[in-house]
Amino acid sequence: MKSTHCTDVESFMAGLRKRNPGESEFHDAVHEVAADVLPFIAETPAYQKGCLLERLTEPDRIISFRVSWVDDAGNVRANRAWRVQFCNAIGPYKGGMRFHPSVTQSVLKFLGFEQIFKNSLTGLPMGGAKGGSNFNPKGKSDDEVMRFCQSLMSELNRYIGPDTDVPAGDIGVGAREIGFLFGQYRRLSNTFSGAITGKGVDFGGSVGRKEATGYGAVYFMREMLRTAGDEIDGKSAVVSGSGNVALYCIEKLIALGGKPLTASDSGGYIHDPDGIDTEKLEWLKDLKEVRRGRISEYAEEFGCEFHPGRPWAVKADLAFPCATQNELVEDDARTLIGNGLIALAEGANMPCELGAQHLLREALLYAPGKASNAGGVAVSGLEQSQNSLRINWTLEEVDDRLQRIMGEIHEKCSTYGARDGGRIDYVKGANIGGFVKVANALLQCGVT
Ligand code: NDP
Ligand code: 2IT
Repeated sequence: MKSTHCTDVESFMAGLRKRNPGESEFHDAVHEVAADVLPFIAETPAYQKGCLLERLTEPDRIISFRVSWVDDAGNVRANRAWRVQFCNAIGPYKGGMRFHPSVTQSVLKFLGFEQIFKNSLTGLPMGGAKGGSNFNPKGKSDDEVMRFCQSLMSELNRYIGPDTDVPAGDIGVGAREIGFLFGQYRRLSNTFSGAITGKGVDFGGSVGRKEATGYGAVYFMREMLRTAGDEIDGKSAVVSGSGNVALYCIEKLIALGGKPLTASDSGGYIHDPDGIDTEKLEWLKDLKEVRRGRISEYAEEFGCEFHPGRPWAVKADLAFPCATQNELVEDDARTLIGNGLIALAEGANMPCELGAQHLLREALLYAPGKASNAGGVAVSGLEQSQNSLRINWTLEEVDDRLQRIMGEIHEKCSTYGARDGGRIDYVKGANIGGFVKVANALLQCGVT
């Protein structure tokens, strides 16, 4: 086979930008990977055939469809939804669904692309995908959300299945939405299968899935600190978000002796200098998971500060951006570094802009989301296994496996990201560590 692949990052990116105009999030996600993987390919003859990165940056398919639904006032509404099935070289497509007004094809392509490498890093047989809609669940009644989910699944069901593509949650898609989506899938397919993960534990969900992304990010942080001869106990932390990932990141930080100082939502952030403790966290979970309230109410309840914007100016030892992409820019990175930050683990996907990432990657221990937030999809993979086996593991079994998987991801990052002087480049380690298995599979399965 002839080698026609591009070895220069800038010319590779010029081609990609031309083929995918205006998709800035997708460009950034690919740029980060290409900058590590193209030089790796150039120095590794086995990967020089097969146009691997060119193939991996072109989704297998993108399904785009209309979702019509009726609101409580009887008005007919229409939204747009997608499923980006990016690569199934190592297992059925797997990745979350996001409901947020900012969702575009570019956002879902960046997320689906990241998911290929993240899922590979877990060591489980899962391909990469992502989906979602520009539907905004905020302010909608439960009935409206149900009608929307049922309508969306009436179309999506044709393209998914336990051995084909297995969606899960993401921003705006939590326990409530997964229940509605699964209920409609079950009805339409007349099967009860693991075609969706993040299900309630009463209907096939795994214990520990809800907690897995946040816990996993803290486990990854623990590994990074351990390698540097340090620990979480006694460390303060700045956390963004107050959704699924942030809440359970805060919970595990508290459990390991850390002191989370902040939480945020799209309205701003709270700064609690005494630390969010278990009792306050239970209140916050009720606020966010049950009452669907605003983070500013925490400041009123506990008498601490509320500020608009993001929490990066708060001085802390550790940082966990757990809200959304591009929420931490270059200036924020400089502030964090200036404040003596020791380590940052991304709970969200691509929360640090590329410029911020460059600064952080050089200055401190920095874990990219595809490594540090992989615990969520890893336990989704464990949910699929339990569904196929028709058994339920205990919380202890699931958590043991999660800790082992996060440790193994850290190992892969250390192997492929080793730098002179014993330092680890976790971005390079995650990109190459995730790439190798997928590349091997692509090479062995012929030109597809
Ligand atoms: P949730 O919807 O549960 O929570 C999202 C949180 O981020 C909310 O506090 C939300 O505030 C805030 N947020 C969302 N968009 C914005 C924005 N544009 N500006 C400011 N704040 C914002 O989502 P998750 O916790 O599930 O996901 C958070 C991140 O983690 C995402 O990047 C997701 O892709 C990633 N992730 C999630 C996994 C999972 O298992 N759920 C797994 C791996 C990664 P508000 O409510 O005001 O909108
Ligand atoms: O970004 C992610 O890894 C997720 N939203 C979880 C995906 C999954 O299939 O559990």
